[in-house]
Amino acid sequence: MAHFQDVSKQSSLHPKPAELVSQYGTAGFRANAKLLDHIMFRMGLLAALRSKKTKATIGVMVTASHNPEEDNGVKLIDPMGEMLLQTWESYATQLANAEQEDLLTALKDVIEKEAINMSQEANVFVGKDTRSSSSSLSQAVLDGVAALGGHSKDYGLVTTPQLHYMVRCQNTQGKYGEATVEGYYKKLCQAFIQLINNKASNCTDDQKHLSVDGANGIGALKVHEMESHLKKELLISLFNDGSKGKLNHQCGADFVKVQQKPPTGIEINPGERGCSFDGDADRIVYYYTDSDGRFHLLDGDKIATLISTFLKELLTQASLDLKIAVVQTAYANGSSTHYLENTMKVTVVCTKTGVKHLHHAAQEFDIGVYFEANGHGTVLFSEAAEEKIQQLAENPGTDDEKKRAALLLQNTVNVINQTVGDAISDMLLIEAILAIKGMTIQQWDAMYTDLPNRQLKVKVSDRRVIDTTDAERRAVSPAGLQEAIDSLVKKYKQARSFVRPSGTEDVVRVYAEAEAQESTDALAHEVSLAVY
Ligand code: NG1
Ligand code: ZN
Repeated sequence: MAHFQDVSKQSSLHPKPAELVSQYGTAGFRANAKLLDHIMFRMGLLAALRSKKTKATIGVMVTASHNPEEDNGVKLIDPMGEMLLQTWESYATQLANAEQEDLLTALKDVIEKEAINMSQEANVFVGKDTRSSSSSLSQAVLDGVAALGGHSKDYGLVTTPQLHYMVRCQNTQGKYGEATVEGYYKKLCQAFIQLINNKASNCTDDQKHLSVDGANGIGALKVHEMESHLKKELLISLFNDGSKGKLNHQCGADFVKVQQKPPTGIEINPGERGCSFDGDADRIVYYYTDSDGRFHLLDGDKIATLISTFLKELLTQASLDLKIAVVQTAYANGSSTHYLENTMKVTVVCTKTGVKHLHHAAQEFDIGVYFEANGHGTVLFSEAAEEKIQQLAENPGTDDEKKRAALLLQNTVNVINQTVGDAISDMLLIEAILAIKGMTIQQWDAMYTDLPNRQLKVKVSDRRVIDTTDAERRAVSPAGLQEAIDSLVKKYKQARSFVRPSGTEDVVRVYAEAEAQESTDALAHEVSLAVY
């Protein structure tokens, strides 16, 4: 077969360093950029196979999100814009780890196992972030696709969620929108403007101002590109736009969330809203500093609470009987879960860490709001829910209050990128909700008070010895670890703690929360000692 000769020839231009072992984890492959060329070529091959198998367009995004500039990574996107099917993750690992001379055998093995018709055509969309290594690495992906005779479209610099969106648009024949960056801005911004037309009467022009920390990455570039579509309804001051600083360095959503402090490079007055994107713009967190100089973080949990409250109110106004749920992970602040269950009375589901787990759980409901505490999340609407909303909005017999609610729901659906968490889309939705509710960031923050919390990383010789259950909230091995954690937790009020091996770094993560910051820090420290 001609293709296999091409693969052999081309792959020798993207050789694998002998004995290097990599794994397709929670966020695809991630490593120092120097170690990734062969993986990129091979992910081009795999994307072409996945496209042949699904008879649909597949996406490949070159990014390492919030990792430092010298790293890079790659993730595959399935036909509806979701993460790669789990069974294919192991093929990804198998191809990445095949020694140079074994690559064809590994490739043929996937073809055979999946009974892939090699005469089927392949279409692959490729995108990349702003890292200096991304250009040559995305070229390696394109080479891989071409080696199997596949067609590709290179979107160049895009955010991760933009590429997810393009894939879904393409595979739904435009029903989801137009598969261009311009089409993305048009869809989201039109919906945003429609929402903003319903802003509360007490909403002043000052409310339109928002400071955005672009993490010196792709998000900054794209916010800038989008601005003209916002028709001055949102006035953005963009910081860390990549013109001076280094990607993710002392800035960005991950830095702000983990350090619990504002990013460097942002100038923001006390009381004013700011938000930070991460390096590929699929995460967002909000914050402000009060007049006493205290920093207040509004993370993914606060975002999920704001959005689900808004949606629940609209459902009540529209008298729509749709089941709404919020999906969280073990990292969700205990106060948020308590507030959602007891005050808001919404169903809360806890899943394992990693967006694919949350996404799947959210698909079980009419409306599934999912957010990781770190700010990665979105809202999913079932097809039936979208239809009910549309019917109500378009039915001439609907009374005015219900119609208004149905139209707001319809525009909410359109402003949301349902394929994956999207900082730009989430930002537009949050800004619209605050304006419609006439709510300040302080009022949003006051919905509930976070329990003090602490995350620590512990280096161990083999993090895989820790095995967990109950959505990672309890350790089943090594023996005795959970009992040790339980007895430490008992010492403190309102305390909770758990440990789990990270899927993206070679560390064990420790999480603790308790009534006061001192006891939280003490608990986190004591648990990390129990991990050794
Ligand atoms: P790991 O390294 O498995 O904890 C981290 C985040 C996840 C997710 C992935 C992918 C935390 C505690 N963990 O996973 O939520 O976002 O990275 O980027 O924030
Ligand atoms: Zn990211």
